[in-house]
Amino acid sequence: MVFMTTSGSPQDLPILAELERKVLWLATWTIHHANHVRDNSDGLKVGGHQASCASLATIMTALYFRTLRPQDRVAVKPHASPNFHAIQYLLGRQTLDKLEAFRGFKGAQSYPSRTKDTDDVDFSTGSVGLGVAQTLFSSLAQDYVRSHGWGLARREGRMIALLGDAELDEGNIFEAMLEGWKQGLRNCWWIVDYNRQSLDAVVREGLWERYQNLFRNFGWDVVLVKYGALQQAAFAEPGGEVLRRWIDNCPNQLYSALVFQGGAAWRKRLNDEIGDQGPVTALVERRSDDELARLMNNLGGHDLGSIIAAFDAVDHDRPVCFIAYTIKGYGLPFAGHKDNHAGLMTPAQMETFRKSMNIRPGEEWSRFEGLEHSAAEIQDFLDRVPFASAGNRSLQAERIAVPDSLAVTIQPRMSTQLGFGALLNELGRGDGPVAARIVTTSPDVTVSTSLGPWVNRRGLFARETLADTFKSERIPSTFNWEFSPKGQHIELGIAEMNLFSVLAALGLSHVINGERLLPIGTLYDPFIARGLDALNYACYQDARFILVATPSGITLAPEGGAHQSIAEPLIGMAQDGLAVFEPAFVDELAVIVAFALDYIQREGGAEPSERNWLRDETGGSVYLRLSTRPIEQVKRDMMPALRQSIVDGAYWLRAPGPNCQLVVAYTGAVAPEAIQAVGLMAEDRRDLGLLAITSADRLNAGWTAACRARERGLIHARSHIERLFAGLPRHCGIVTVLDGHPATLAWLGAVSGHRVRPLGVEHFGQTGSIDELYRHYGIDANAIIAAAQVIAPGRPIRYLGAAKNLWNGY
Ligand SMILES: Cc1ncc(C[n+]2csc(CCOP(=O)(O)OP(=O)(O)O)c2C)c(N)n1
Ligand SMILES: [Mg+2]
Repeated sequence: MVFMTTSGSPQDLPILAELERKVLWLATWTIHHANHVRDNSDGLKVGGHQASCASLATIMTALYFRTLRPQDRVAVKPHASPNFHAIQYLLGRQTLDKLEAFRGFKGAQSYPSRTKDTDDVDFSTGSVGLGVAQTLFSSLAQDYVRSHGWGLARREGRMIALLGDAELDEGNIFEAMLEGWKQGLRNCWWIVDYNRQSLDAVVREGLWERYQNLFRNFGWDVVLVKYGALQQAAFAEPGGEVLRRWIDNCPNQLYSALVFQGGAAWRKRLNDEIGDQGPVTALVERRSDDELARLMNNLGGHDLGSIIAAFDAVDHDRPVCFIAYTIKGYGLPFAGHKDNHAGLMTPAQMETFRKSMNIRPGEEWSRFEGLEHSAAEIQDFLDRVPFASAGNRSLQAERIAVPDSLAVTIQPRMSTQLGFGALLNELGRGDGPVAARIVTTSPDVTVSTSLGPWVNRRGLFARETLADTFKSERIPSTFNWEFSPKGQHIELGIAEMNLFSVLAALGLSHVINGERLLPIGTLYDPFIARGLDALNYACYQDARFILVATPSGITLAPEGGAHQSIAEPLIGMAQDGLAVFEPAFVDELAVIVAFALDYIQREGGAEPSERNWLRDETGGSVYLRLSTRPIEQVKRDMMPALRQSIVDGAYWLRAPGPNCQLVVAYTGAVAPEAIQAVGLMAEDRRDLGLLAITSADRLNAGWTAACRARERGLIHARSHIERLFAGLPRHCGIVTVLDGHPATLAWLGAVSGHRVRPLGVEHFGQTGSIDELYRHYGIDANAIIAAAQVIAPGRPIRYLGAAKNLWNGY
């Protein structure tokens, strides 16, 4: 165990101490202003968190005003956001307008946001645990970039997380730590705000010890910053050792309660429990109530000297966990109270606090108000702060030109999953810039998601070379499993949370490392749900990547219910920042992958295109929902118009005639059933249309945007689906079908007021053949025909019930 002392305290300590007070003042005032000063008439409390800010104010002062270098990156505990904004404000990197509008429309954000805040947030946080893991994976991403020889002119940065102690309850943190250990993590600091309080109450005893053991097991250094300078001095006094032992043994709840109660309560308790009428009693009696409270509150995390010494002592690149003892609400009236998470100082308490900070009424926002040093001295100090010495923190990288079409050999019968593997294999064969910047990753499903051929060509990534023993022992194997610093595949353990976290890190490389990567992650479709919050977080941060999910739906038939995805198409549709495609044919997939490789690099304006009403220039991430089902491929030339329609989301595989009675609209692996059903119904229903939907998500988004545009007066706005449906008679019915939840396509009826019968899967699956399962869940050709019979009345469709017999297809 390492206890840090104050030796080596910097001479800037007095100014830092003033800034610490200032950070605490500005953060609490920002929250107070949003709740009590600004108009807040809708009755919602704008949010407390004054206590959480106070808990981290000292550590953040030390970090931002002294320790951080421009190349370091930080994820700040979500509810310490006001501290961050206050620090940036003091450094002249945040505006007063934004602070005054904290938690208001377009104001500084409640939780630090890379995309919504304007003061250079490195990593967004909000969902606890995710920002923490993000720093670990960003460090790996930095290693990846530098190992490939890119960005070496820049200095290597540390990735730092400031985390609440209760954040360590989140399992994703431990998943990340295990992965970090496997990958040889470096340059990563986690600073635990060990205030022993979570949202609801005080946490269990002795957690620091479990944490310490865990971190050490995963190869981290652990630094305990427990006692402040006052406490260390007191321990050196006669009787001091007894006091130290008492502090060490004091239960968390009691310590918190005494912090809240203050000096007199401390005195009574200490005298009752360890008073000896000798040295300890004298130690206590030498201090006034206020001095005693200050001594007992003087934990390491509130002692600038101790914190700085702990940071300064690190002279290596091993990962370090600092466990800094703190008090939630330190310096505020509700310090230590277990209910203080959402606590807000009352206006009267704020008034007292203002006076104690020497701030005159009306000068609450003044940067140098109430400080003992002159404005010039403080400004001079701020001008020298290393963290702020290098301009804009968000970097940029050139876009990599992607060819319009990607080469792939299409077999007569092929699945989209195999097609994806073939596309990447083809890409991996070349040595162009696109292939060089692609980095693939997968949570232990590399081979089963068709990445094997690509990995064989490009190798696995590790900072140190590791031979494939099977190969050196000449044991035949399909896959070459050699690791090297130039490898382009990051093999992960099974944790899907880690997949999305690493994709977020790789997908932000252009802004963090100034070097663009084209990340592609593969996993099984149903297990998207396992990492969903991390996926959402990656998108919220505007990280750019391609997610390839395969196998999907009940189409993986014999593998059974626990692997069958139902909700994923809807998840993809609803996920902001992620465009979902579900192609049926490999030539469609080739078009989509080329588009995706370009789309993930775009960062243009947010205006929708007047062609498809999609905000394509802003770019985003892409999710490809693929299938393992081999299906017969259509042979055709990929003309520009078709290419565009595939990207926009749909095209007529069979165009409807003028008196069309029925449209079958399908997406993905059920294409053969839709094609067969339309073929069988052609004699009994007029002018049938067959709509191939490559992206329900993009069709839907374009339609919604076009509706909105029309409502704003742009009466000629037409989305892609509206143009496709333009010639359809009003009475025609639409049967939609996919291997996923039917709601995915049900909205098509609202586009032009057609009746829709949406077919899909609503219940957990089971094992069986594709035929059996499609029949059971009602997405086979018969089900389509039966639905058509009802929705588009007319003479009986004669092949109803016969589809299976006539079709010896797939
Ligand atoms: C995933 C997730 N679950 C729940 C919350 C709600 N929440 C916000 S802060 C918090 C407690 C955090 O405690 P700790 O990390 O110790 O920080 P402190 O409150 O001590 O500052 C909770 C449960 C959240 N933000 N994210
Ligand atoms: Mg806490």
